Amino acid sequence: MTDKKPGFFKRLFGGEQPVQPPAPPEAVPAPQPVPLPQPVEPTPAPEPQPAPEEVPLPGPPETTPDYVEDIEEAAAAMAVETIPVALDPPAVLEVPVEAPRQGWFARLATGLKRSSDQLTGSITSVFTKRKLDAATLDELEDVLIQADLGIETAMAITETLRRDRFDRDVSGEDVRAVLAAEVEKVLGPVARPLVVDTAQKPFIILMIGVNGSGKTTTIGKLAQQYAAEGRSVMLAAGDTFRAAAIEQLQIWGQRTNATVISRPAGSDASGLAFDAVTQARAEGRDVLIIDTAGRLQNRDELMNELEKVIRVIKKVDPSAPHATLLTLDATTGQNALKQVEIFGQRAGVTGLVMTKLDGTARGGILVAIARKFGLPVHFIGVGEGVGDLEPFTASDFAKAIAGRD
Ligand SMILES: Nc1nc2c(ncn2[C@@H]2O[C@H](COP(=O)(O)OP(=O)(O)OP(=O)(O)O)[C@@H](O)[C@H]2O)c(=O)[nH]1
Ligand SMILES: [Mg+2]
Repeated sequence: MTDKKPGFFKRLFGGEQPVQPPAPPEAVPAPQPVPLPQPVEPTPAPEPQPAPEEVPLPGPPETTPDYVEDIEEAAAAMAVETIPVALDPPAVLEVPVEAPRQGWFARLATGLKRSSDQLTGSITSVFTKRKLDAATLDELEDVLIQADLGIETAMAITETLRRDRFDRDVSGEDVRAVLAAEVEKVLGPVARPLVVDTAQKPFIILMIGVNGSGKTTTIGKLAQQYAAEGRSVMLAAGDTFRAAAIEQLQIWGQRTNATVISRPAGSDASGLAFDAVTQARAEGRDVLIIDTAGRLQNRDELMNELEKVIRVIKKVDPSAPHATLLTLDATTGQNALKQVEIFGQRAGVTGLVMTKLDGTARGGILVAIARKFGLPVHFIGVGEGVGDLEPFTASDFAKAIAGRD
């Protein structure tokens, strides 16, 4: 079995520690090593309040009747990622200690290790024996499809091998090289930065996605980046369903020196969005980022509510939102395709952020999404900390998932 060697990245990135394996199930955030001095972080305590377990009102929680095949898996993934939270907000919020920082590519590579181990391990076992024949290619195609890369990409890879290497000796490394090249080819066109149009004051970003996908955390990370660039940032606590969600954003506001507009829990989300856009305009803010409640894409009434939020924003600024970002949890698997499709139809998604690529990643799905929708992928989340959001680059992702050094 081919293995990705943290040692390589350690050498490459100068003696940093490999990321720990994914947190154990149902754990309170795993105790982290005492942090080393933070190299670049201006903000010492970047962790948000742990993810609440509760489900947004109204209606039943994380069930996806339309996509039953993914449910158990998604639930299992969420169970691993979700951290219990006290019902009453504690006076002092617990902030997990940040792990020693590591080069982000090392974290990406370590995060994708599960995906790449499974993939490259299977590739190696397929290619132990013989010259490349039709049966081997079929086996390889199955392996690639199981890795969520999508049928088209799987076929493109096997076709390349069939064309160039049929009836010749082929090693696992040869196959990984073809895999990396194909993945990079698919992802290259979608790896596009989020450009803040300074002509828009404010530049309005709407953050949407299913429950627990990383919206609020990503907002905090973005607020930090924009503040560091000298922009004045306002955040809108548009998840008005839950008091804890409002508080979570307020904490991010404090950490990043961003003003947070909020209303009491239970208020109308579109009204809050209207107020936020109006106020951000009046104050001449550079960037306004609007949080929303998590919602499953097949919950029609919740999607209606999201459409209403967007309509109301447009009443103040017809060109807004200037970016509608869908956050996708990398552990979700195939259901992410449905999320992109339905959120795209209902809310006009302009770009994607894939979170949790540092953990139990099923990162191959990003390739399938890129091929099917061609939407820009702006950022990837490689940790819970404020600095753990990186612009997406196709070549790094391709190398990491193909387990190539
Ligand atoms: N490991 C890791 N955890 C992340 C990342 N992004 C977010 N998280 C964690 O995922 C959990 C959910 O994040 P939130 O930002 O609260 O997600 P959300 O989409 O706002 O959730 P709801 O508001 O409940 O829909 C939190 O524990 C975050 O710390 C990431 O890139 N890596
Ligand atoms: Mg949230």
